[in-house]
Order: sequence, then structure tokens, then C-alpha cells
Amino acid sequence: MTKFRFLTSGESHGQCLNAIIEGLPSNLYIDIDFINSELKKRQGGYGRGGRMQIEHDCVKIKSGVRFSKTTGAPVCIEIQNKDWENWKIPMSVEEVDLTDENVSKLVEEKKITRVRPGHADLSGAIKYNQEDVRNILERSSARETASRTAVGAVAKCFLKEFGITFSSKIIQIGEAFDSEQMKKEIDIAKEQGDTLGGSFEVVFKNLPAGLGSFVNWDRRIDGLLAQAVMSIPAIKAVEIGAGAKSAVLKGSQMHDEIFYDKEKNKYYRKTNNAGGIEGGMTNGEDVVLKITMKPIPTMKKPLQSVDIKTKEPYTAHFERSDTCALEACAVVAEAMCAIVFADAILEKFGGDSIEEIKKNYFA
Ligand code: EPS
Repeated sequence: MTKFRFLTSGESHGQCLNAIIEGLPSNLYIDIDFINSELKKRQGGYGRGGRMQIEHDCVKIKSGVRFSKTTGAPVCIEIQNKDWENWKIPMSVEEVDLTDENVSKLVEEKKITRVRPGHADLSGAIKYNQEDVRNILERSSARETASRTAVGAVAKCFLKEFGITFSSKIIQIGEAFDSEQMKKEIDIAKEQGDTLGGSFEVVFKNLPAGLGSFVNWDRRIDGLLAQAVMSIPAIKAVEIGAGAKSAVLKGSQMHDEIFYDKEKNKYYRKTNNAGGIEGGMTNGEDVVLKITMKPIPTMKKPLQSVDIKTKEPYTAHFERSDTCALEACAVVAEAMCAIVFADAILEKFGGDSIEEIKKNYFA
């Protein structure tokens, strides 16, 4: 049963993004500066597009927190879209007067019928019966990950109480493994109107053993992490520990031998091919994930596609975009993993106040 749960809402060019978190214990210190610094990190990275120059994402907490501490009530978070100023008419919640020429021009300009390969556009338009793909793009945009970053930052405030740390690093962008080369690849892709993907690593340290369980499929922590990370737009692979390399390792090479440190009263391993997870449970070693992101499907140099109105061949729509958003994606992946671990800790060491949970945890 999920303890830490959340929902987000909001369109990329709507008024704001929202999230409601439920299941947080009372008396948890909520560090708003830390949440905002996570949002800033998500906005950064080499290869980001024009939108990030408009936005200065920061949270407004609207409920569930008093004098910087949670009360146990649901926490409502809002992030304003500064760009909304430019979209008030085409993204109006209320009906607009289409007989007014100026209004209809603004609405028509933002209408999309040329679907982008690789994006949610076509399947979304068919599924939700939309003639204007704007109604799909607005919610399927990766802008939504700003909300998840904020929720993840709240989860991180919780994890910090237990000394759990988190980090991520870029491994590869396109064919480059070295940071100068990565920048060059991004510059070239940008010049060519193209985009780039890559892979990055996320590491969580100092997690207790026994988060998750083998007793049923939906309680395995590796499955929960994979689902959480796969739900981030553009993710194509999630590997844990040795990941895909496990295919070529022999059992004797793959499995991490077990030792016991009598002074520390602790089991340990000298290797970590398991990536900190065995039998669907954390084993006390670092949890290590390698995550692969595809290149963003919104390209200045668009691919061949079809206009869904005329059914005629057309090159796809170009909406301002990033050349590479890998660094941002790593921040979002950390956030999603933090949410999974916060939930697992609440499940295992449960309590209604942070004091009660800490007492159980450190017992
Ligand atoms: C994003 C905001 C979006 C895009 C990007 C990520 O803003 P806009 O559409 O106004 O430029 O920059 O999203 C996509 C391109 C996509 O395909 O999802 C953000 O806040 O991260």
C-alpha cells in the first residue's frame, strides 16, 4: 500500500503546475530553498532551449506546511509558468470569442496538426479524439517534470533525516564520454537542428537493507524504481547494477560475495554488481541505476510525417525545444527514485510524525 502518494496537474503553457502530496508525516522540516535549488538544477545543463530563459521555477507551498514543518495534512505545491503571459488566449480555460479576428488568429497560430514522430502527438490525438494536437502536447510535454522534481525534493527532505544521500552523473551523450566532447556533440547537433540522448547514473547511499520485498511482484523495489524512472518522458532503458552486462557475466563473476565486519556489526560486499538490490529488496549497499534517454523528438530539422487534418505528407511541427536535456533528466530521475525510497521507508518504519518514524528506524 502506497504511503507517499502524489498527483500532478498543469499544462506546459497553462497558468501553473501543481502537485498534491499525501502521506507525509508531521513535523518534517521542509526546506523551501532546497526545493528551489533542485528546480534550478532541472532547468540547467548544457543544451537546454529558450524556454528555460523565460522560466525561473520556484515553489509556492499552499497547504500542509506551517512554520516550515509539515502538519500531516496533504501538501499542495504550485509552480508558476511565467510563459503563461504569452499564452493567455490560446490556452484560455474559458471559451474565447473566435469571431474576433485577433483572437482567432492567436488560436489558429498555436494549432498543431503535423504530428511529431517519437512524441505523444499522434497516439494521443487518436486516443483523446483531438483535432488540435496542442491538447496532447501541452500535458505530454516534459515541463510536467518540474512538478515531479519539487515532489522529489520533498521526498529528499524526508530521506535526509535518515542520512540517505543521492547523486547523479552523466555517463554518455550521443557518442561522447568526455565532458568537452559532450559539449562539442551538443553544439554540432544544435547547428544541424538535431537532438541528442545519452545515459546517466543515479546513486543512493546509506539506504537500510530490506526496503521492498520478494513476497509479491508489486512490492519488488527494483520493479518500483524501474517503473518510476520509466515514467519520465524519453526514458528508454533502466539498468540496475551490472544491468545489461549481466548477460555476459558468469554466475561466479556476477554475484557479490558476502562478508561480515565484526567491529561494525555489519554485512558488506566488495563488489556491487547487484546494484544494491537482491530479491527485490535493498541489501544495504549503494543502489546504482544506469538510465538511458532517447533524443528529444522535437527537432528544428523535422522528420517526415502526416498532417492529421489533410492526411497529406508533411514535415512535423517544430515547437521550441532543447538540443539535449540529459542533465535535467538526471535531476528528475533522482527525484522519482527519492519518492520510491521515501514510500518504502514509510511502509517499513511507518508512523505519523517524523519523530515516531525515526524512533522505529534507528531502533
Ligand atoms: C520543458 C519545457 C518545454 C520544452 C521541453 C521541456 O517548454 P516549451 O515547449 O515552451 O519550449 O522546452 O519539452 C519538450 C520539448 C518536450 O518534448 O517535452 C521543461 O520545462 O523541461
